[in-house]
Amino acid sequence: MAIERTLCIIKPDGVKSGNIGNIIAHIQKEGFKILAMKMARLSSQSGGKFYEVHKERPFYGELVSFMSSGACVPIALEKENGIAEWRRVIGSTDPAEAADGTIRKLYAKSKGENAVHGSDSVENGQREIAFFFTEGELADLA
Ligand code: FUP
Repeated sequence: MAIERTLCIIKPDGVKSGNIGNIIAHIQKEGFKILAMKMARLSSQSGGKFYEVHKERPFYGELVSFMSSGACVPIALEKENGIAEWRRVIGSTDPAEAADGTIRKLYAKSKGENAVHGSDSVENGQREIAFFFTEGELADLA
């Protein structure tokens, strides 16, 4: 299987509930390589752009307002089969449906405020990582 990159974002609810460290520990326990990481605050304009694929969805306004409501922590990750692997680790969108031991089951409150983001394809992963990080920031620091 191929090595793939995916974008994790620890969302504002995950930051506010004090779970940055727990989520990073989970990432490392699952064997992901952390390529780049920062703390950021999205404006409503940049949040709107990040989620523009969802702009026709009824929850778009709420999603953008939540994502710009506080600090978040974007993290570029890499692992074999990384897209599917990260989605397995975070669990279903709705924490009520997420499997035991997944990040959303452990730390999320609702479908809207669900602790973490994960890219849904290799192409979207590339686009989303480039949204937050420059090529230089992604250079292998190991
Ligand atoms: P996921 O890929 O699991 O993050 O889920 P989606 O791409 O379906 O949704 C993206 C984000 O939209 C979710 F993380 C939270 C938000 N959302 C809602 O607020 N309400 C919904 O009913 C579905 C998604």
